[in-house]
Amino acid sequence: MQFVKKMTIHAWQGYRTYAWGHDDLAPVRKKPVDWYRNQTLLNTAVDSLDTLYLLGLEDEYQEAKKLVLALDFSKITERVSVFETTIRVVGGLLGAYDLEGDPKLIGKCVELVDRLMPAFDTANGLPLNFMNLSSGVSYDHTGGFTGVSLAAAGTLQLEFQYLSDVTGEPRYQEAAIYVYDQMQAMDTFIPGLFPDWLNTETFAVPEQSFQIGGGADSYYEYLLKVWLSTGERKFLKMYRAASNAILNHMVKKSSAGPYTYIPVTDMTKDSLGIYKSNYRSEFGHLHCFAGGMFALGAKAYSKGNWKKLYRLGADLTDTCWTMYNSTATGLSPESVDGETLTVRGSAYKLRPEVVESLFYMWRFTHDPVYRERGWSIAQAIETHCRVEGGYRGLKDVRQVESPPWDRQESFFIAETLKYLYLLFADDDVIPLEKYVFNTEAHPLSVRGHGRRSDPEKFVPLPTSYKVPVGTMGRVSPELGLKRKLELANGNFGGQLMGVEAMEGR
Ligand code: DMJ
Repeated sequence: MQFVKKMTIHAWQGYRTYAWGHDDLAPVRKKPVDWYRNQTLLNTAVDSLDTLYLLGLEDEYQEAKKLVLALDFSKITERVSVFETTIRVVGGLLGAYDLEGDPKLIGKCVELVDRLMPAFDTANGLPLNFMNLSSGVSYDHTGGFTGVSLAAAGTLQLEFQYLSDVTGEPRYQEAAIYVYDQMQAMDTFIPGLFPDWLNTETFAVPEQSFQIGGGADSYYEYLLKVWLSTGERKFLKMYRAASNAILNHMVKKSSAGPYTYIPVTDMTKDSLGIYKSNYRSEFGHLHCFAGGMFALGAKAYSKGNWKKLYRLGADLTDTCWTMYNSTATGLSPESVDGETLTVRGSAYKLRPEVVESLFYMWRFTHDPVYRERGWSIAQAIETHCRVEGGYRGLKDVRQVESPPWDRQESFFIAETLKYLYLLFADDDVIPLEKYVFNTEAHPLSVRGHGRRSDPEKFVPLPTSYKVPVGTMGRVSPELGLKRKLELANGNFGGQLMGVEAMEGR
């Protein structure tokens, strides 16, 4: 724990010295990186808050909080990603509030979420993933108004529902949970699973292709966590349908070694109504959150297939550990061929997913092997990634002398270092019976505990909506007009901002 705390101080000092008041740090160049041209949501400052608090870095926490509370969202005129803003900024504010209890953090969060709400103003209520926080106009990833990724549509519910509980305002959870209810009308070949891209106008499912990596991942994670945090069985039912479908239709055992992985599964149906699956054996670091998810789900609901799902969680965690353990640097590549574990994407970007799963497996088993693996990863990061300005990634984990991936993204302190710290902490530091982590590792008390211990204050979960499922033409006339003006001014359809653009996603 002390070692990880020292790493955190070094990473934070790098940000504070070279990128203060910006999103991320380029630690080799010792320069700031902003996601949205010259505008910033202070990603690292807000994403780090609860880690600083948890590690007892009080001065650093107060200084960061002051910076974050001064942020003026009305000045953000770039298109920001609703998904990334929710998991990092909304989640960061909520996690810090949950640990510290300062209502100013909730006030700031409400300012932001109120500006995100027009994202849901679409024909079928599924959100668009890009918002101009200043003008209130929402867009899709192409600058149009019709598409959203599965992860972007399904990774708001935990934060928005929590915000309703702590503010008493039902509208946040209503908009977010409506999305889950609407998605039930979509006709996918594998009930419970959804393709990467959804439509915000219709319920058509053009591509019957399923996977659990980037673009899809946290949708499945949130079904489980919204159930755990509210106790509402509707979400458990959805999670069970999804996890059983993954188990039955997608999981593969490698032919080259004892590796379990989850490939991309393309499905077709022939004229006789017979389904065929075609597998693409891509597997990556982003998939590795799933070890922890399946283990957590199986421990929380130990009925039905739970033993198989628990085994799946443990086996995926082993595969993901092997991805670290088989390279010259002891760091995992971004992606591999799931059959052979041959490197496909060679970079290491300081991502958290593997230590996240190690943390869950440690909590469930207390098998020291998980701590040993986490310790080895911490040592490898220290040896190969530490530079004077902070921590960098690597362009090629197979080379000890690899050129740097010169970016310390906000999830390094928010997630990677937090999960490493918690791996070595006692179980009563953020106990899993009382908290869920959002997908950016921000801890939120579940109903009945902590900031949500008073059942009198819970906002009842929505059971019906003013707009019935499937009703079209829901876009407000005001937003419709703003969009038309944008079109006329040629103001969109151009540069895509944010991490998706940077990473070519
Ligand atoms: C994080 O921002 C979140 O964990 C997200 O769900 C996907 N992965 C990145 C870090 O790899």
